[in-house]
Amino acid sequence: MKRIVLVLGDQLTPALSSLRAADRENDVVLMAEVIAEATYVRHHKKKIVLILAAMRHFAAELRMSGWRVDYVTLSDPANSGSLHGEVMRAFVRHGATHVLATEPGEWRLMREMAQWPSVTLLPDDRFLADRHGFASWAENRRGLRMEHFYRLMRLKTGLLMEGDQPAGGRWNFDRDNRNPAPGALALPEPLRFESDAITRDVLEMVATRFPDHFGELNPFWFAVTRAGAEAAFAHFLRHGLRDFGRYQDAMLRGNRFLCHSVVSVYLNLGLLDPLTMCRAVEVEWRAGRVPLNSAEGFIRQVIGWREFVRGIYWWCGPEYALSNALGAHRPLPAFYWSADTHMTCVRACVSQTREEAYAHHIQRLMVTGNFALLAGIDPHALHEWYLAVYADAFEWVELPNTIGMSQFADGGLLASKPYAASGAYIHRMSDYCEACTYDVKAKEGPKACPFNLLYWHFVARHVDRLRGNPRMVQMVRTWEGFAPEKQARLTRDAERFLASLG
Ligand code: DLZ
Repeated sequence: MKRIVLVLGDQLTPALSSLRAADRENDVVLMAEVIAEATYVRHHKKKIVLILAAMRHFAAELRMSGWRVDYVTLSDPANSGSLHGEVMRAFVRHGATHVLATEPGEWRLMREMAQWPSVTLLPDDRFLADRHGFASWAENRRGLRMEHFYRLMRLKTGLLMEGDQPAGGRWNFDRDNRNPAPGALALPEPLRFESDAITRDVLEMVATRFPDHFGELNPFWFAVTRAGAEAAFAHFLRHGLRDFGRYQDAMLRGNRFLCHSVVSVYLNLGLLDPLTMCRAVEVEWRAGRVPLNSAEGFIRQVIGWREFVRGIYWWCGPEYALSNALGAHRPLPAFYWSADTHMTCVRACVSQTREEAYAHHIQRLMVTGNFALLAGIDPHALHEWYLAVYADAFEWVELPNTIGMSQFADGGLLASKPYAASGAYIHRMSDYCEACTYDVKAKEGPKACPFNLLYWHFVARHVDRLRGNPRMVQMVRTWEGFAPEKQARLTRDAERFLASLG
């Protein structure tokens, strides 16, 4: 029986389970650029280029290693526009009757593909924790905390372990990783790549076909090959990792990336392998070239957080996307697209997102995410925004980060407290406030930083829920200790600001 082996745009890994199970002599690999995948949310132009250019390069890599690859471009006049349509057309072209694929990274496609006639879906084993293993771990626990799961992953991999004890005597060095960046520090930049003819073709096609999608196309500097991704990671190991830990939460107007590796963009496409990366990071620490807090901080993101949120995504089911525990219904403000706001932090993060299709985790969590949480923005609208605008965003990783961590919309399943902060946090961790129309020190009145006003509005809106949270109860007491006149003034100023959002 001849089979079609469908490889998706974020499955660019030669050791993918479907390729391992396929027969190089008889089966045909199908890769298809389809409009449905570019528009189910309107992805950032750079993200579309990244994925399609990486798919074209991966097809070449597979052909070089002996696979027969049928590649359908978006501009093929016969392109049906959907993955299902392309599989059906490929059946006819190749006389095939069965499709073999690795499970996709989204409930939307998982449910669709499971309905296809004659399909075999194999587990995506590019992760440390399989879905069912995570489910049995989760089912037996009262609360799901990343830290517990992370320790299991450390034990499972042996990463940063001395026997059965964590290296350095602690599992987590996060408290060493919260330094603001000193302004004059010379920080490394991520490695940038020139586009080759294949990528230039994709750039031209995306410019023509997706002119209305968010984001700037140029300069396009992401790697689109495995070799490029590996070079970008090696560059980070040499230049960024050492200070990655202590400055990972910092934000600077003049430096968008600080010591961040930006390799999530490649990792989530399958161009890098998570365990290989973590082992290389451990080697740097064992060789004395980087401190433990940096190595541990990086490894925790990859084998801890990334795996944990994926486990949550599949365990919670498709309804998780509709969670809205805080009853937030405000539409997404227009400045999430235009960057047209006087809040320098939000303007900087949105402009950077428009230009780079990338912002680091604190920019996402504590600026755009925090603002949405405080202002009561509909979490589903925010989820669609994050999924569309970031080059590394696929639903399995983006959705739990948005719904659970950033918006507390799952009521505390994933995070132990809402990540709500006033302007003081942004001021401490960045230089944004120095250049802002608003005054971060002002707590009320027309000049007051909106994060300050909205913080108390948020606490007041959710007093009953927050009172039951040991990590938030102090804030409730502070709010309740304010004189009624002060509460009334704060509420009035916050509501005036919210009304201005339209
Ligand atoms: C995101 C994306 C885009 C923009 N385009 C394609 C495509 O043309 N063909 C394809 O196979 N995959 C694409 N993808 C990635 C899929 O949407 C992705 O596999 C699912 O979101 C599951 O993670």
